Amino acid sequence: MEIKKQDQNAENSSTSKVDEQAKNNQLEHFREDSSGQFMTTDQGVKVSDVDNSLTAGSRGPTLMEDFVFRERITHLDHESIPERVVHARGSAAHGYFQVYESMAELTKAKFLQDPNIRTPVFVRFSTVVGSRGSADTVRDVRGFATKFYTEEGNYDLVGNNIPVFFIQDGIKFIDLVHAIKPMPDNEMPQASAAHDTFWDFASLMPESAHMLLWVLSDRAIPRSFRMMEGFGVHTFRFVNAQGKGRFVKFHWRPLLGVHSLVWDEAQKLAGKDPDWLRRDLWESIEMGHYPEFELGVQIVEEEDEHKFDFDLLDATKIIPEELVPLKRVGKMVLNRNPDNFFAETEQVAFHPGNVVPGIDFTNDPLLQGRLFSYLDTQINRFSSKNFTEVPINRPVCPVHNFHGAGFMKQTINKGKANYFPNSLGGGHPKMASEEEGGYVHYQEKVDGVKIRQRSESFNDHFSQARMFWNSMTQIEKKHIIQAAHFELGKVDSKEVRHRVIYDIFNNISHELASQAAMGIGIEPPSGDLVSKVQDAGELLKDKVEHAVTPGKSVEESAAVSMEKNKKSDSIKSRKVAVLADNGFNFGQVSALKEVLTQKGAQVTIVSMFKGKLKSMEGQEIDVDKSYITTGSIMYDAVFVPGGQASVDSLKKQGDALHFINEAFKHCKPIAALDEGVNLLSESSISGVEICAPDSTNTLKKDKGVLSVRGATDTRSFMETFSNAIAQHRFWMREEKDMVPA
Ligand code: HDE
Repeated sequence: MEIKKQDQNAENSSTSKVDEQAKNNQLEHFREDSSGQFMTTDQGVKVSDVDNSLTAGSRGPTLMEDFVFRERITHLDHESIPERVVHARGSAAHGYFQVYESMAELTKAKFLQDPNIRTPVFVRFSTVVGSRGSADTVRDVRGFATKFYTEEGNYDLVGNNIPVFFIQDGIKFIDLVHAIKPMPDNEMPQASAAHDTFWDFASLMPESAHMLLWVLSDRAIPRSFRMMEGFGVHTFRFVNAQGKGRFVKFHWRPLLGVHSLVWDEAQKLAGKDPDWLRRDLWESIEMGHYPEFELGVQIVEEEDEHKFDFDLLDATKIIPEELVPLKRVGKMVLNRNPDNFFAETEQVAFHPGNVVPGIDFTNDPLLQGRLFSYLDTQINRFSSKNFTEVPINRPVCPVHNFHGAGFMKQTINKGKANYFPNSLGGGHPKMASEEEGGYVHYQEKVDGVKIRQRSESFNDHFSQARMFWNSMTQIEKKHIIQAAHFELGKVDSKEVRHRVIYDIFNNISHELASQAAMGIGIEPPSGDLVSKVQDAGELLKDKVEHAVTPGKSVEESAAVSMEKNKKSDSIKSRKVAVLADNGFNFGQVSALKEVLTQKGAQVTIVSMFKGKLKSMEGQEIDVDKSYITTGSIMYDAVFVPGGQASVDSLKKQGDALHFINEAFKHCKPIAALDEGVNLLSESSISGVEICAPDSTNTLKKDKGVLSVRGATDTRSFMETFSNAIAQHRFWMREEKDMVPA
C-alpha cells in the first residue's frame, strides 16, 4: 500500500513544525544524513572497501591490522543494550501538547499555563510482559509513557492504558513481575499471563482482583495505540503559585474513541503480523492521520482526601467519574515518527520522578516504589548515569550541574569549581529560589512510627472489581468470561484454578465465578455469602470475610465500559479490504474509494496474487495485497463488488470465503453489491440468513451486513456502509458461533 500524506493535514503539520522547533533544533545537531557522502571510519578516515577483509594473500589469514573490519564487527557485537525488564516491546512517536486554557489556579507548571505554547512530547507505547521481539497484540496492559520537554525541564507522565494496578505496594512488584514473566525453568510462555505462576500469585493476592478484570477485558487487546485511553494510575499532586496543593488523577482520552480487537483476531495477528500495533502507529503518522489524545484531570481538594470509601493512595482503585468528573484540559498530537528506532525509542528513559514545579508526588506506596526503580533500571540499561545526555533524553532547557565523570560523558564542563559552595567559580551554578523556578517540594506534614503495615483503608479489594463487573454490557461480560476460560484453561494446577474461582472471582460476582468455572473444569460455587466464607481456602479466609461486605457507594460506573462510551462518528484511518478478481465492477470500487477515503479510511484491494486486475469495464487497478500476505484480521471491514467473472473466481478461492467467514466471526461490517452478494451466499455466513439479497439500501440492524442487488444509488449504499464501519463491531451476531473460521 502506498503511503501518502493527506492534504487535509498539510496545514496542521506545517504549524506543528514551528512548535516543535526547540526539540527539533536540538535533535538536528545530532542527526546524521549520509546522502552524497563518502563512508568513513569512526575516526573520519574514508573507507575504500567493505566487501573484502584484509588478508595475507587472497586465500590467506585475515590480518589483525584490518582496522576497518575490526571496527565494524566490534560495533555489531555491541549493538544492543539490556532490554527493559518490563515494557521491553514498544514503539514511539514525537508530537506536541497544548493546554486549552491556563491551569494557573491548579498548578504553577509552566507548560500548563499558556494555550499558545506547544510543548514538544515523545510518547512510547508498550506491552509489559513480552521480550523486545514479542508480538504486539498479546493480552496485556499497554504502557503509555509521555515525556514533555518543558521549558522548566522534562516532565514524564509514565502511565498505562488501564487505570489501576495489580498491587498496592512497590515491594510486591518484584513478585508480580517474576510471576507474570515466563516460567523460570523453561522461559514459557512468551508475553502471556496465561500460566500457573501468574495465576497462583494472583489467586493469593486479592488486591489484584480489580486489575484482573481490566486485564481480562477487551482493554487488554487494543485495536490501535491510537484508540486506547491512558492513565497516570496514581494520585499525584498539583501545587499552584500560592502553594496550595490538590490531588490529581491524569487521564488520556483518544479522539478516535476506544476500540479493541477480539481475542481470536489478536492471536492470529500475533502470527500474521507481530508488528501490527507498531505498524498501525507508524503508517497513520506517515499518512497524516495524527493520533490525538485529550488530557483529562480529576481534582480532589485536600480537605476531601478522606471522604471516599477507598483510599486515594491505593493504586488498585479509580476515582469513579460519578464522584469526581473528568475535566479535559488540553490536547496532545503525535505528528512525527522517530528517525532512528534505537537512538530514540530504545534509548528514551522515562522516570515518574521527573517532575517540574507545580507537580508533586503523594504517599501512594506504589508510586514511592517506582520513584526508586526507574533511575536504577536505566543505569542497568545504559551502564552509566550519563544516559540523560543522549539527545532523546536531553531537556530543551539549559542543564548546569557538577555531575561529572562516568561512561560516555558528553558535556565538557568548563572551570575548576565542580563543587558547591564555591568561590572559585563565582558561586555558580547557583541555587534557584521558588520564585526563580527552583523545585521546592510540597510541604506535606508527615508523622508516624516506623512500621511495615498496610493501611486499613487499603483493605477493600472487591468493591471496585464488582463495580467494574456491574458496569459491563452483556458482550463485555461475555468477553471477560471467554478470556478467563483461555487464561485459566492454560493453568495446569487445579488448586490454583479453584482458588481463583472461589477466593477471587466469587467475591466479585457469583455470575462471573460460576460462568468462568464452567469453562475450566471447576465446580461452580454456590452463591450465598455464608458459603462464600466457608468455601474460601484457609489462606484467604480473613480477606474473604472482609470482602463479603455489600458493595460500596458506587455500584456501577458507566465510564469504565468501552461499549457504553463507544465513539461511532468517524471512520478516520479505518482499514477496508476489497475482495476482487478480474472482471470486477470498477464503478462500484471507485464509488467505495471516493466515499471512504474522503472520510479518511484506507481502501486496500486484496486478491489471489499481487499485480494487476482488469475490471469488467476494462480499467486496470493494482492489487495491494495477496491473501498470503494479509487476512481479514488486518481490516476493519470488507467489501465485495459485483462483476460476474470476479465473483465466479472468488467463489472458488477458499481464502476469499475464509476472509468473509472470519470477518463475520469477528463482527466486522461486510458489504456486497450485485454478484458480490453471491460470494456471501457461498460462504458459511449464508446459513445465518442475514445476507439474503435485499432490495433496500438499509443496513440490517445490529448485524452490520449490507447486501444489495441492483442498487441504483451506489453512493448512498457506500454512505450506509461507512456508517456501519463507524460502528466498529456488530456484537449481536449470535450466529457467528456457527461459522467456522
Ligand atoms: Fe513501571 N517500570 N513499575 N509501571 N513502567 C518500568 O523502567 C516499576 C508501574 C510503566 O516506555 C521500568 O525504564 C515498579 C505502574 C511504563 O520506557 C522499571 C513499579 C505503571 C513503563 C519499572 C511499576 C507503570 C514502565 C522498566 C511498581 C503505570 C515503560 C524499564 C512499584 C502507572 C516506559 C524502565 C517506557 C517501565 C518499575 C509499576 C508504567 C523496572 C517498581 C503502576 C509505561 O523501572
